[in-house]
Amino acid sequence: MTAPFFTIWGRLNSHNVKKVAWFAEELGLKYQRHDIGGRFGFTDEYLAKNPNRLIPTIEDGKVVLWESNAILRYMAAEYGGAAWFAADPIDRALADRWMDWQFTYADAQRAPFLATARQSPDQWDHAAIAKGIADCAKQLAIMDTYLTGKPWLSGAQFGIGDIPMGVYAYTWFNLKFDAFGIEQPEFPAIADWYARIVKRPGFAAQVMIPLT
Ligand SMILES: N[C@@H](CCC(=O)N[C@@H](CS)C(=O)NCC(=O)O)C(=O)O
Repeated sequence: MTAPFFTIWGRLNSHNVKKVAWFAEELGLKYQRHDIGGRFGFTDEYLAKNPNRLIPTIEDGKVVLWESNAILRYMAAEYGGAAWFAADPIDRALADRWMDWQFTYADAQRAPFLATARQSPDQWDHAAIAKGIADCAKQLAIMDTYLTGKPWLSGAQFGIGDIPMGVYAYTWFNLKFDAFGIEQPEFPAIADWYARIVKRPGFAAQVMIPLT
């Protein structure tokens, strides 16, 4: 398959693919996304682009790139301009750290996510689910404190610093707390931030899909 202008490789039920597809919409990029990974499997052609056997990968005729947050930074720098990628090193770093922080958060959310999206109740490991939710809550408390009195993780404007945790927040707000028998911990500043995120059309289109 020949690459069109901007190609995203990866199934959309992946958190890491959602980040890139959402940001492509924010940028108004013309892109094509191809399902690969998970139940779609991998092709030799794909593995030649990304030998990690992971998604996403992008290509735009200039570069073939994997690692979702590196892709977001590249897209911001190459296609976004100053609005997306603060010139000041401190402003940039303060937003940027939330992108890498998300990977630790993702580990905590893994068991409750899998139980919600990919397991039947008889497969649930209740101890792992409860620990995962408690670990998420510890981290979300830090993010909630940071967001208190601030509109965005990226600073005064929405930016790529908000994208990784935006994707994981959608999953958080859609975990099966009731079925797990666990009260959902509340984070008011995160709830306000998330209410602003869901108004973004690219988020609604590329992130707010049933968890599978
Ligand atoms: N650090 C990598 C992680 C990539 C990753 O773990 N992707 C998962 C989906 S979210 C994957 O490829 N799983 C295997 C598969 O889909 O077959 C990134 O951010 O791109």
